[in-house]
Amino acid sequence: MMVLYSGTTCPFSQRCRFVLYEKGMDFEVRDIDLFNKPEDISVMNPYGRVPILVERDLILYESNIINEYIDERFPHPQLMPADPVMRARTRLFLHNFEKELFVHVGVLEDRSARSDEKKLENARRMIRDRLSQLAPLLIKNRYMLGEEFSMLDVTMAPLLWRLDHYGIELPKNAAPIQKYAERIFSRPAYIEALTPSEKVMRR
Ligand SMILES: N[C@@H](CCC(=O)N[C@@H](CS)C(=O)NCC(=O)O)C(=O)O
Repeated sequence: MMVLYSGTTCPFSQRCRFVLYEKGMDFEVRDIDLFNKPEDISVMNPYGRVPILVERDLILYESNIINEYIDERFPHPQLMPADPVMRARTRLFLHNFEKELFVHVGVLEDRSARSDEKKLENARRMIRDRLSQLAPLLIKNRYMLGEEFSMLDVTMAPLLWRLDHYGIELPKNAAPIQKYAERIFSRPAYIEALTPSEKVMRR
């Protein structure tokens, strides 16, 4: 059985919990207290971060890598496109989202940066601007790739859930993003994957 070491408020761990629930197979989630990390976390992941997935002798870290593995291991419902060209494009999007958006989410999640208000404000602004640029795409598309829910939506959802919590207010012209977010938040697997601490992040 797969075991996921997960942070109860960690947006990257939430991505993996979301995929595990979408697949509806057996798994175990182990909550890790990031203020008091067990030693084995750094043994399993040299970067000392969650999420970490363990299945027999396989140990994986990095949420997107974990999620692609789960998707290949349990193909239904398939979250990466089947077509190689679309699949490659999706990987490129995932990569760009990490570089342009989630690097700033990392700053907001970093406990050592919490007193540096300038750094935090810059991260909030970068996220707001990048998300606003995605709004036109979501006027015509139901999900990031079109009609089908995919890994890109999984990746994005934990950030959209935390906008208020992070103190990020999107401009009015980003309304399609809010509608898109509600579409994802209403998925049964999304709701099941939320921890109690995440449930109270959004009113
Ligand atoms: N790029 C990584 C980011 C993971 C990450 O930053 N996890 C944070 C929690 S949200 C963590 O474990 N930080 C270590 C710590 O706080 O000591 C991923 O996608 O898995």
